[in-house]
Amino acid sequence: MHPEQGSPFDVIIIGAGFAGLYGVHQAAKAGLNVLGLEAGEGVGGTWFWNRYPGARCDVESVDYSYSFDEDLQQSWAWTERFAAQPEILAYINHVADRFDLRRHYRFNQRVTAATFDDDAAVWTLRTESGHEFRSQFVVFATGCLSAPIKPNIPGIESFAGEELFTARWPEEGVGFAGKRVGVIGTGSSGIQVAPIIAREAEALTVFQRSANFSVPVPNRPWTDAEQSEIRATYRQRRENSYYAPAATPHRSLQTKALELTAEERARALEDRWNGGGVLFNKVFPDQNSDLAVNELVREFAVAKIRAKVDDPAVADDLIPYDHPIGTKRICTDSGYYEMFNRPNVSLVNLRREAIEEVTPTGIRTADRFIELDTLIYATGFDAMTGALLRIDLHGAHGARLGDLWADGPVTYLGFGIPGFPNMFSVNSVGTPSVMANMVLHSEQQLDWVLALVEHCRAQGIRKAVARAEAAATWTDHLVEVAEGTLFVKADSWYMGANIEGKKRVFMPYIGGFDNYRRYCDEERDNGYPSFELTA
Ligand code: N01
Repeated sequence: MHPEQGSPFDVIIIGAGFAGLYGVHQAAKAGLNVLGLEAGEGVGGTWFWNRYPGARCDVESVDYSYSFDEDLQQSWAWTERFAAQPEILAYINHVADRFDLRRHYRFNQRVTAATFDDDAAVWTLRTESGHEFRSQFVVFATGCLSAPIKPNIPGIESFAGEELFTARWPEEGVGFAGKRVGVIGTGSSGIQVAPIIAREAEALTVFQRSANFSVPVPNRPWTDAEQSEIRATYRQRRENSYYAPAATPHRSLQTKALELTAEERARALEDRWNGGGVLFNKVFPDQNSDLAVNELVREFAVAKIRAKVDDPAVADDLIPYDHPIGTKRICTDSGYYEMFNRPNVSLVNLRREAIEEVTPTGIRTADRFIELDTLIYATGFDAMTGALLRIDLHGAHGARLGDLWADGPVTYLGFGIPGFPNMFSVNSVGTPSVMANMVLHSEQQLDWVLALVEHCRAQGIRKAVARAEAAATWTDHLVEVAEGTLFVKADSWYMGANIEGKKRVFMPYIGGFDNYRRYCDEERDNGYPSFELTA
């Protein structure tokens, strides 16, 4: 039967990233009539789109992988400590093949509208290509960093050279030899891509509006002995992650920074700096809540930057002064700061020298004109809410999500949105998501949602919708927890501050994956008291 006709699906899952694929697998395994819809032409989500050279995960490969299938986890051998994009994408493709998941998917189907029919309790989804799909339940596994933004710079459309986006990198790759390249944006993507381009390009100009902290990634191949050890203890490693603050086996020290001696603090900082990845943000338990402790961590990182960059004036431009360290996502790099010692690389500090316009041949700043053959935008995303709000989403009685969220997003545990029955959002606003290991987080999210779907089917429930009071309480709780931290001090994408006009509110749950998971367990074990369930 053609999917557009006939009875509605039991569940449609939008997205073929880590979350969507796992959801489709579990739903099919549970005997549900499931359809996956994906905007891209293949699986991989974030790792499908962000194929820029240098893209690498900042969570160790053996943690940033599925745990649901012991054979899979025992048979896949990650080659490096921190996997690069091609290996992660190969892994996701392997999973899709191994569990025969592609047959459930329709690719090249970007969902542009979704409407709930309250009488029939059925969602109708429309895609860019004009197809319609109907389902009782719908799960948006559309990613938190999947709605890229193009900056609003005068003349931007006039550029006649090559224009590239880190978040939409061409599959066939790009050569830079002999080219004058500009990179706008110095977040994780810009910081990863720039050193690779610097090696090849004739000239590279980095346009920096805000400096960021970056920790070098101490990447290396896993040794055979490590591989064997990981295989032998994988179950335990996962057990140590399922109820851990960041869904990995790693934790911060238990002792507050100022209760340690200066030597102990210095050793802890050096260890975590050398350990790499995002763990530098979790050296001390109080570094993200106590400004004095944060300052200690910051000073350590600043000294590292100064030691790497030959020109002290350039080093000074590369040091962030506008946010406590870690309150914007700490980046991970391979030779980013050192790159500025190369004769073919220059830094433009846009705080001193703003971009006035893009012209067909380059960028004019307040001080000069820089000729460019290639212009790369590493300018970020409308994070966490962007993917959902770009869809014309109408819940019960025509309620528009854009209206409901006009004053900031409101969810219950991230999953449920009042007025939007049988619709679940995963890995999104209201969840730890971007603060945790996204793969285990995805498993938890989809397990929870599918358990609720199963509950509804077993109990003859046609509609499940989060109660408004529960969502208001959860949303207040998110704010309260965030306000106990330094995170609210930064103009970060966590706060929606990178999007003009977006409500400034800390969007993820910062109280830890462990605590979040316990809230979710409790809701499920108590029979979903925060959902209105209609037979
Ligand atoms: O995006 P970003 P990203 N003119 O928003 C600048 C994850 N990730 O793609 O800060 C000039 O961080 C903007 O400046 P400002 C990770 O969670 C992970 O790099 O707004 N500049 C900023 O410098 C990460 O945090 C990995 O002042 C403009 C940059 O563009 C998240 O994705 C790798 C501008 C955007 O940085 C997002 O990272 C990659 C303008 N008009 C991504 N507009 C790893 O796993 C924006 N900018 C390691």
